[in-house]
Amino acid sequence: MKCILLFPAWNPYETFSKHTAESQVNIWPPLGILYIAGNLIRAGHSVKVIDGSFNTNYDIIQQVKDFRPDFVGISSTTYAWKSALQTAKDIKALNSNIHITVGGAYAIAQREKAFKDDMAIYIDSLCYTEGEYVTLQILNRLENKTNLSNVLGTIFRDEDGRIITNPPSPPIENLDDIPFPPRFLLGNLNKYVSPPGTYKRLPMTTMFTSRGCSNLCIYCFQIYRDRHIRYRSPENVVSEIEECINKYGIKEIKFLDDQFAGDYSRVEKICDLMIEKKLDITWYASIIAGSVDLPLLKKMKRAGCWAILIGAETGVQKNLDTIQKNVTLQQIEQTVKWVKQAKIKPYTPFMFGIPGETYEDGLKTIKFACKLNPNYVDFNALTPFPGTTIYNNYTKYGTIAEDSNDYTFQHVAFVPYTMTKEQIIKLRQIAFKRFYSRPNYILKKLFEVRSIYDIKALLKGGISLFWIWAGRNIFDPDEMKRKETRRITNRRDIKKYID
Ligand code: B12
Ligand code: SF4
Repeated sequence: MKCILLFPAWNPYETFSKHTAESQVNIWPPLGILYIAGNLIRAGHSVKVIDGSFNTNYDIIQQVKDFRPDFVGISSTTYAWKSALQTAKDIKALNSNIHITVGGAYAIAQREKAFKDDMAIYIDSLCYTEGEYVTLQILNRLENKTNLSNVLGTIFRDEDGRIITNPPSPPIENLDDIPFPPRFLLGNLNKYVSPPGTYKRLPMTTMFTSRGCSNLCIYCFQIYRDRHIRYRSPENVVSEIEECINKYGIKEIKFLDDQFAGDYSRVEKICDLMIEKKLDITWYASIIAGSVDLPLLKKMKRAGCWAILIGAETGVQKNLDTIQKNVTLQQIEQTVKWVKQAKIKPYTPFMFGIPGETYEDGLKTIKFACKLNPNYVDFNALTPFPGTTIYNNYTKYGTIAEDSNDYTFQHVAFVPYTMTKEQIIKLRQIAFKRFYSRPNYILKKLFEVRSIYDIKALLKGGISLFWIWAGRNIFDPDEMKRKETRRITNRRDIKKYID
């Protein structure tokens, strides 16, 4: 069958303050739909992938029109949901026989609620689980002209228009069996970049070596809420790295696993293989404090690792406990210390707006961040996505936003009873200003300049800092919202594309 898999149109800069976006925006490949595409191609289907980071809705509809698919799969986060429904509506206006399935974070978290949305009448089915095998089964049913009854992990409308929810499908245990993401479907990979300072070399790509997390922090979205991590074998991971180098000319990889070092000996084995094969790759990974030690970090460094993200979140132990991070401040400090000793650059994101957190706690977090002195920090607003403990029981913790467009880490989607929205915005501004204005930090950055990328990072960081110092309320979510509204009203009329 002819299939299109797409990520809805958006502008990656629109969720950030225009004054700091240049040093914050990641534009990364849509791995979720790529994984599904790989599985469909293996089964003999013809597949096109459209990434809405580089296409307006108008462009997307034009490409759907040209390709004439039988099936369109749309991926959606909470933030992208409205845009996803608009795209579904426009595709149906083009050809109502195209079967449209939605999947991704929002569909998984909201299930029937999402499928009962007013605009969801333009969607034929919803997948609330991993999509690789489910999509294949949907296509089989379409080929056989039967409905989706008993296709596990899906919701659909039967012939009488009744909404039928099938039982869940189990997580995919053998991740090695899924084909590597067919990155060639994305065209030129040079368009995928991270902010300057967060990569060493280009072109770069992203990769997952596992799925899941052993924690269940009360604000974090997880596909399966079972604290179970599924791992790919070291051989399978290294084989994908080799494909990236040899087939796509990739020089740097961001391992996006929630918990790259969840299995100590597997990381050792991956590094051993990378060192043994002398792979010319630099990389970055995300770990939980306490899951590594100095010998492992040194091995990671030898294998090409140059930066590590450690979710620090807060400088107050009581608040770490509230979010159920399962780490202590001492573990965070020790891990950052070891990372530095291994000559790897630590990156520690923080957040404001934890239930029970006060403004004074927020100031302590800023102090803690400066004391840790990592290479790079981020200060976000705690965002409890649908399906998470906070979202499901929000009245116990504070107030939440109703507009799905507020579910980014920059808008303030949640305000705990112990803080105000204005305080969260103010803390973000103070935090960025204090951390990045420290003379020692600036001097260190100047001495670290080795490449054109470092100079770019310094310049863009300097511009962001200028605006923060200029005293503007640059993290005002209403300003970001105005940008989104402009995007939506600028949507071009698609009527001319309808046959
Ligand atoms: C890489 C990434 C990005 C990249 C690329 C996004 C993309 N195009 O895929 C960038 C940097 C652009 C990005 C942006 C944002 N992101 Co992001 N991102 C991720 C990250 C780290 C990995 C996504 C991924 O590749 N996962 C691996 C694949 C295998 O899993 P998957 O994408 O979920 O796909 C599987 C299933 O969901 C399902 N599926 C997915 N799509 C479809 C479609 C169909 C038809 C079917 C049947 C099934 C299906 O099958 C897939 C294969 O099993 C996740 C965290 C995570 N661990 O997943 C956050 C995550 C998805 N992002 C999130 C957020 C909040 C954002 C931003 C709002 C941040 C911001 N800028 O302010 C934006 C929103 C962008 C938008 N328009 O929606 C949240 C979403 C939470 C939610 N419930 O909505 C997540 C879950 C992080 C988190 N835990 O908080 N993100
Ligand atoms: S925030 Fe990090 S540690 Fe917590 S559940 Fe999510 S991925 Fe795991």
